[in-house]
Amino acid sequence: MKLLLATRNRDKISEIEEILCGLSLEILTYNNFPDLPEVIENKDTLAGNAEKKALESAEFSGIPTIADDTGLFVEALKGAPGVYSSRYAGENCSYKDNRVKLLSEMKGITNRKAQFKTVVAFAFPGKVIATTEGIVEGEITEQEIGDRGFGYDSIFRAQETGRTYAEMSDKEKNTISHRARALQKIIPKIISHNSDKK
Ligand code: ITT
Repeated sequence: MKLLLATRNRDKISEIEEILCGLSLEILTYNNFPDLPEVIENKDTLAGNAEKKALESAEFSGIPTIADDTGLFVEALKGAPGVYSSRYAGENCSYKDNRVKLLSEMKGITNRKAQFKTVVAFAFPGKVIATTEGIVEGEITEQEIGDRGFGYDSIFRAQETGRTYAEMSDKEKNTISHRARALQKIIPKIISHNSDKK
């Protein structure tokens, strides 16, 4: 079965491909559909954006699609950067700009609790089939630690390992991460659609 990943973000593509490998899927991405109109992520929830992205992309491509939307929710900042995690430091900012801004907002704050959350939506043209969520509890470090990963990885320490995502191997992050948890829950829906088709 062909499955479209509704993203151009290379870091996300490689994580998702690794998590879904072994499922006999032919994985396509936005790079295979250069004319696909940009999906405007204008909802105020991760689920709203993931479902919109999956549905519009499935309709355009004609292919079953999964879309993920992810946010880092920091308790002391009332949930910021949250749904706006990609452009926290402004339009066209880099991953580094976002980390610098978050560390600076957190300066002197002792409550460093945070949650990484991913919502994954699976859609066919015209219909969202399933939406799942993965959450990892943790905290924002005082400075960057580790040099792997992307985005906020070097400043998010997962509670269950006591290390930042940027200190973990790809395999370890893909075993415990927010994205892996959401994808593991949606895999049965993809498999059952795949077997319906046979
Ligand atoms: P799309 O094109 O797929 O929407 P995006 O970069 O906008 O890609 P998201 O909205 O899902 O990605 O995620 C928002 C931001 O959160 C993203 O730009 C990263 O800075 C950060 N992020 C997402 N997943 C992450 C992860 O696993 N580890 C660290 N940071 C992550």
